[in-house]
Amino acid sequence: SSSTVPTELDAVVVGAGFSGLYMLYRLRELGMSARVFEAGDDVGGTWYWNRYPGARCDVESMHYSFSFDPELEQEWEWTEKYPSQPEILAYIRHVAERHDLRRDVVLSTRVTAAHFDEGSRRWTVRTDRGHVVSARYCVLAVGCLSVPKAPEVPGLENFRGSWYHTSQWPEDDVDFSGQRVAVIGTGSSGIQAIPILAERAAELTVFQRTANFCLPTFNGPIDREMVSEIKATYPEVREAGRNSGFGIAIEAPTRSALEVSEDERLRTYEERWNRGNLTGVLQAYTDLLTDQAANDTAADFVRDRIRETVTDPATAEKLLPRGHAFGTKRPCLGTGYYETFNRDDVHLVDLRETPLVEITERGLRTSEREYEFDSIVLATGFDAMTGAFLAIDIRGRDGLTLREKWSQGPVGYLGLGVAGFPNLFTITGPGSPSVLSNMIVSIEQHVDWIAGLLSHLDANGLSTVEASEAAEKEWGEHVRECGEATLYPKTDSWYMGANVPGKPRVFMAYIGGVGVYREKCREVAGNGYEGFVLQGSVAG
Ligand code: NA7
Repeated sequence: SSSTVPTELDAVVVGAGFSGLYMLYRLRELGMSARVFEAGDDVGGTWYWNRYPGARCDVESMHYSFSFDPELEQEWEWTEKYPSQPEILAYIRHVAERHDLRRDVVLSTRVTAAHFDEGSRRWTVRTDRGHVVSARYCVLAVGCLSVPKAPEVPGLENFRGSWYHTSQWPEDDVDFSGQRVAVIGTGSSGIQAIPILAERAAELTVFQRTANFCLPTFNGPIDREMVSEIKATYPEVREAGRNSGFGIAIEAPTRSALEVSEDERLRTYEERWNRGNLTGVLQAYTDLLTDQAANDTAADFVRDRIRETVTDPATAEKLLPRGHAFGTKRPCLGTGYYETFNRDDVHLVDLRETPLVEITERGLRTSEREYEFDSIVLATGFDAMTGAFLAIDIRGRDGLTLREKWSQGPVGYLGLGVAGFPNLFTITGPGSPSVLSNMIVSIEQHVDWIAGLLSHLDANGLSTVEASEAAEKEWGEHVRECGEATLYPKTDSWYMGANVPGKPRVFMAYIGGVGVYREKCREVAGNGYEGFVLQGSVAG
């Protein structure tokens, strides 16, 4: 990557994960000068940082890749049904090299501030390595799950063993052999890591606050026949994904869970469970995410599977998710997760019964007792969706900070732009469907749409684009109403900001579906970027 960065650029992109790299590709196509600043020591974003044992994508390999390069999607060979972190990182690196993107990526460099200057209508972007760059456009490709969250209990600094957050795993991995290891957290990261840590450690103790719903991946070597079928029709497969609800086409449900017999329901759930994917069971009926009684039927089905799998009834009881509707906290995919609790060297501590009190020199203390460990693994999640934006000192018109603007929760138009912050774009921002979708489908749509807008500005001699307050407000209302029609807002989840103490509690995702959202974005563009204020050149 280049060490000299020009002081004047057309665009600065923050983050070199899937979104930042693809944005760079599109900016180059538009003939713009751009640099990507990336805090990590390599490209990859989420897939660079999350190197914990077992890290894997919950979207099947054949659907978790870029569609913009038709030759690449034919050439690339995935080895498993679900792609592992090393394989995804290898893919991202390959994309960076194949399209010669690295020369415009500045690694190991964190953007600290971005301030809008009204006079020049440009952004001044600063980094922790002293860069000061003036750019027309600032694109935030910072990711939705990129600021790790600590376990609020005190004492981590006193612990004499080693500790690791799943999202900041050492590059050389960790040797846990002979060790007593603790894991705090049973979200996707914990659920993926636990079975492998159990294999590696002498003894593993899992500290669970909320039992989550975990479905089996049935992962394994990729089915070659399926690969050939998809490759033969990739454009159609991709297009169907773009127009679907969650970014992968699946036949839409037509009936309520409550209008079919129990027998039929169980058969349906069973068949979908055996597909081994995240949304199959949840998309069996129209009302699973909107009606509690309907949801209970699917939740009961999963709870029965847990009871069947876990030998010790007391342990099984603790592992049963209760108190939140299935799907309203991001469900997990696991490989041998529940089975792991049948091992003699794996223990489960239910923090609802005995809450975590502190981290001590020797280990962890709950309200009941102290546990001793050699290592602690924090799988405690992220300051999701807003954390990475707010980690940067962003100031728009009149010195308005994004932090003030979002003090009651994030606002923005289409999750792409924020009123008061001209020429600033938020890829997969709050208010977009991204976190409820196959991320890459959302990323490509956002980047393509932004690229279309930038080319429109250039073609019309315009210098700034900014969401209007009215459009932003209306979109926010729409996002909220769609959310309220579902069971999501009733659950404490990172979608609600509920996992971070003091964070405003709002449903931050758009649940209308990626297809519907895409159509809305297309309409907005077709109507001359309706809801955005476009202004003329600085000189003119
Ligand atoms: P998640 O899904 O936010 O999971 C974090 C887990 O850590 C969850 O079980 C939390 O329990 C638990 N947690 C967090 N803080 C604490 C404290 N202080 N004490 C005890 N337990 C705690 O993060 P992941 O990294 O697993 O997954 C993030 C997303 O990545 C996932 O949703 C997928 O989209 C991919 P809680 O549920 O808050 O009671």
